[in-house]
Amino acid sequence: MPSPSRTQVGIIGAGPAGLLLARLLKVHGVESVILEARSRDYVEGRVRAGVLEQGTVSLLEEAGVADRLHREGLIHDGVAIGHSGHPIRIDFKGLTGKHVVVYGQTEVTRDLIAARLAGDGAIVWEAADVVLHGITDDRPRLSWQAGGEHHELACDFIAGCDGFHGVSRQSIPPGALTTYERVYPFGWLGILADVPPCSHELIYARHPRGFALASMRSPTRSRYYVQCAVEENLDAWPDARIWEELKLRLGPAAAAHITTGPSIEKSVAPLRSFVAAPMRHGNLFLAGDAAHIVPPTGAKGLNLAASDVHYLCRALVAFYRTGSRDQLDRYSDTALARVWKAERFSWWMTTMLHRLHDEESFEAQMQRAELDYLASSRAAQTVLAENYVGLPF
Ligand code: FAS
Ligand code: PHB
Repeated sequence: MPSPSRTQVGIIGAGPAGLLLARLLKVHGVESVILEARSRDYVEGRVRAGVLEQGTVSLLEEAGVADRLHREGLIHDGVAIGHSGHPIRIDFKGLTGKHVVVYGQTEVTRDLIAARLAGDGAIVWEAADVVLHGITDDRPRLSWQAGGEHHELACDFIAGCDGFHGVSRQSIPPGALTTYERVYPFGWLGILADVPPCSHELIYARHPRGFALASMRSPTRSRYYVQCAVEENLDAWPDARIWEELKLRLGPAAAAHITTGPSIEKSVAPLRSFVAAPMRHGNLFLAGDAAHIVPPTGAKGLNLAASDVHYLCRALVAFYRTGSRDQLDRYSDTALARVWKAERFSWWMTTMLHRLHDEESFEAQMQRAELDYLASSRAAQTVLAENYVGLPF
């Protein structure tokens, strides 16, 4: 099928941000084309986030792609967090009246791709060497290589949804952006295994050997993480070592319920906090990881991509319906106001739960005090709960 040469919104990236933006624009009558560097199989095979805020679920409902999510997603009214073996339960429902839904980003991506391919418009897979042209004049366009040919797409706006390593943010002149970054001196080693979860809710554990997280994808599929070195060698972590480390760090009560089994996915992710501001340059608008990164401790990455998309879609639809650029002009400030609050929460959760220095350091004492205060204060638990379930859009 020949690649389109003209559309209203050119979207770079077929991750959650790009796919959800394309779908919501279509629902509101705005056409788009998605350019994706990877293959469909690669994109659908990525294992990443697992927790959806209710606001994200509502957006997926608005996009008409929430049926399987409602059938298969797991509603979680709380989470366990604390010193290894002595977690407390944060009662989301009792403290905020809200819950979160456990449903893998992999599944969200598959649902959005299925909707797109059912007639919404083009996804150009394996689009190589995407270049942004004319982003500060009134005729932006995209070019790329595919099938050994050069292609071009004229559009009114470009949405940079191409993640942290994408081309969009790199296409903005350095002097036009301010970046803020904190790189953490550790990473997460994650495994996926077709074994039942050790608990019906997530467990975040601080342990002198390092942080551990027990999560899940379904009643028969578990997702676990252990804090590791940034440049961890996966070969040094056979499954048996991971299971033993998880049992140690999660504590004896959780360990007694851990079912071990072969990992079906194993990977190391670096942790960083990052924001690029403003999230706009001319007719280029950044959304999701292209503009910001959070450490996954607060389960915010995917959910921030969703709120960016909510604001950007609303602004684009307003332009096409009324000609007003007012919401487009306010997009970056509106999105960043929510981004920074999620950056704070993710940084706070990360610095509270991970082994940072030796256990007799001032920082380690601060971590203990944070967790002890959390255990003793309804107010502290409410603060954690309202950030975890998601602040208002
Ligand atoms: P994405 O990175 O998902 O998607 C960007 C897309 O753009 C990709 O498909 C990419 O192939 C494409 N692209 C890149 N460059 C391009 C180019 N030049 N041309 C065309 N296409 C291009 N969040 C959590 O909440 N919990 C987690 O546990 C968690 N784990 C993570 C693990 C890893 C390894 C990573 C990288 C991220 C993780 N995240 C997690 C964060 C993650 O969920 C992101 O927040 C989410 O994927 C953001 O979605 P997008 O903004 O769409 O970016
Ligand atoms: C996950 O299930 O992948 C997950 C859950 C909670 C987090 C991070 C990752 O904070």
